[in-house]
Amino acid sequence: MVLSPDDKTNIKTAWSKIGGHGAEYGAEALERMFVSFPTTKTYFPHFDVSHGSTQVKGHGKKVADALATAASHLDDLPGALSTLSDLHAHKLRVDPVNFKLLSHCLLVTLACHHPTDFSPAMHASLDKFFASVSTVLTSKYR
Ligand code: HNI
Repeated sequence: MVLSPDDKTNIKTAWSKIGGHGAEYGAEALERMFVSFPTTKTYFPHFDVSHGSTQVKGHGKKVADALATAASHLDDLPGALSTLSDLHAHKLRVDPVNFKLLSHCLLVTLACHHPTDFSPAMHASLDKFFASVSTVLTSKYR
């Protein structure tokens, strides 16, 4: 997956629009994932996954912060996400299919909150961004 110069511009624009809402959107995307794709909850047996959960909010911030880091290191995603990649592959052992589910929920969340900015081109760039992040986070399984 190669991010074009236009993709990189779109991704940076998206993150500037997200501004201080990262944690909120991250938690919303997680909640959407748990509700829409219940099997994803099996990775979080120690979490309260109900609406408004403090744990989901806290985790939403972690995910959002990681994505913000990624958005500011588009030329070196493997380097920027190396530690997280080790964690997901070796410790958490999250099946890669789940990354598509979370990516979808992140896209839906951003589209809901930023309908005007969410042009088809923006949609495509963000889809490529989440796919690139997912590829890095699932790259150390073998
Ligand atoms: Ni993920 C922990 C980022 C996809 C299950 N995950 C983290 C942490 C970050 C993170 C950051 C916290 C690391 C730490 O504490 O040092 N995860 C991301 C990102 C994506 C992603 C950026 C993709 C966009 N994770 C997924 C998916 C699943 C998943 C698809 C499973 C459905 N992640 C977990 C679990 C933890 C986790 C489980 C540990 C949670 C905890 O606190 O116990």
